[in-house]
Amino acid sequence: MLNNNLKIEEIGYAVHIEINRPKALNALNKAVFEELERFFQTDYNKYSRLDGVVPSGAGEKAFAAGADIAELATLDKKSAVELVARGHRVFGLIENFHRPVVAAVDGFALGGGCELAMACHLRLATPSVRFGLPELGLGLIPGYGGTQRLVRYIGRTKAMEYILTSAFIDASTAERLGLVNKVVERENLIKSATDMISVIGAKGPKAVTYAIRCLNAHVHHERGGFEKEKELFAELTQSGEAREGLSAFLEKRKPEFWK
Ligand code: CO8
Repeated sequence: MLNNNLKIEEIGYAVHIEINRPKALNALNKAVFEELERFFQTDYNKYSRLDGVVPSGAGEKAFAAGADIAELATLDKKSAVELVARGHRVFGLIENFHRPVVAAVDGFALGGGCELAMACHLRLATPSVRFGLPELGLGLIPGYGGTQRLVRYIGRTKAMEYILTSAFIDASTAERLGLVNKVVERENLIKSATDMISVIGAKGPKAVTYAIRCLNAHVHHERGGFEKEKELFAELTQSGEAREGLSAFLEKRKPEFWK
């Protein structure tokens, strides 16, 4: 299928997905959501080995400046409900993807753009990044999970402040608050993200998937997360993967999980 709004390239075993609407600061319109959904639902299957995914935004100004405001302006109640439901579905696919998704964020990451970055497992950002949930200034609230995920990353006090004031969050503040994992220079951004994915790619692939599932279970249902961890840990001890990992350690060699 043709992707008109996403540029997709392989970098080693990582896949770099660039939102490619720079003239609209990569605003997330219906077509972008359709293409994201198709990738995270089916298209990723065509890669025989996929260590992880790196979403970014084209151009030097924005990761994504939000949902496409032109589209929002035309919504009736029914289509607004459908749009919100689809956004939640797509960001849920990303959050629960079985391989790590590392957002490479440069410039504005506002509204839906900030919410997309927060749905990813990890976030790298440049010194010029500006995160923000400015929807209240449009007479809206963050609708793609922002009211839920921001509080999870930075705590209720600061999330309340940033959502209610719509203040932007700069790179050093985002790093200090735990919204981003690391700040890196723009010229190193994509490489740093794919390097991170390579590090994760050397681990047991099923263990990586299960760790993501446990961490997600932990944040969604704190008690359930512990139960899930026990259950999946026990299951993994019986797998060929764990046998290979344990043997490799004892034999002082690198495990070969992908053979
Ligand atoms: N949607 C559509 N077009 C946009 C968007 C957007 N979110 N942001 C920027 N653009 C367009 C501008 O209209 C402009 O187009 P043109 O050149 O044709 O006039 C072009 O991108 C460049 O933008 P600016 O000229 O404004 O660039 P500046 O450098 O002056 O300003 C800003 C950059 C500060 C980022 C400014 O563009 C801005 O404030 N953008 C909007 C940010 C915003 O409010 N984002 C939140 C959107 S709402 C949202 O995300 C809701 C999510 C939940 C949805 C639920 C669904 C029902």
